[in-house]
Amino acid sequence: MNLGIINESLDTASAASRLKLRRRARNGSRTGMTLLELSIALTVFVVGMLGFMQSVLYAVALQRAEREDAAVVEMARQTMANIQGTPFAQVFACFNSSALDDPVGWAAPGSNVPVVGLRALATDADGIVGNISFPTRDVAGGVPELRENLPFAQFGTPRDLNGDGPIDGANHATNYTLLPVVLTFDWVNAKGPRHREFRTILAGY
Ligand SMILES: [Ca+2]
Ligand SMILES: [Ca+2]
Repeated sequence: MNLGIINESLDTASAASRLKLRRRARNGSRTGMTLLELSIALTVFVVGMLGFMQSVLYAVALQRAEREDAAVVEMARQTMANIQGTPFAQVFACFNSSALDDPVGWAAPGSNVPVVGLRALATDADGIVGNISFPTRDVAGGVPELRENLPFAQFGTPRDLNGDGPIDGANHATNYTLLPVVLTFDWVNAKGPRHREFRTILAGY
């Protein structure tokens, strides 16, 4: 009788142990799943954060590019207004790259057009992003010649610039009746080198 009670107690004890072991095993398995889920959640979170940061950086770069474009367009508008406000016969001398032909007593602006906040290209010698140009032939150590016979697509030449009919190879700096002008802006931002160009042909009346 006593032995039966002991056997029964042993059976009960071993059943309790098996139950504990099963619970431990189940708990262990649940812990494993939880870690896996946590790791997946972390991966999703990190990927999501990276995507979000990338969109923020892209939006900031886009906003900056738009601001730069607006600054360039505004500077082009102001420069064109200055050119058009200058007596037509003096435009070439006042806005070309040489100071040697500047009208006496005038503060000729020259060909440089700075734009605040824009970074010039590494290859830009003077570090100024904007430039005014005409169809010229450079003369070493002298004033550039205004020419009508040079094949410059951006200026629409060859073209008769002094209105005498033929297109010749003479310097028309002092007798032009048409004056092609091109404003160029070259700068660099996060997207790389940027270029904007504005063209016009002024006519004297
Ligand atoms: Ca000049
Ligand atoms: Ca001509």
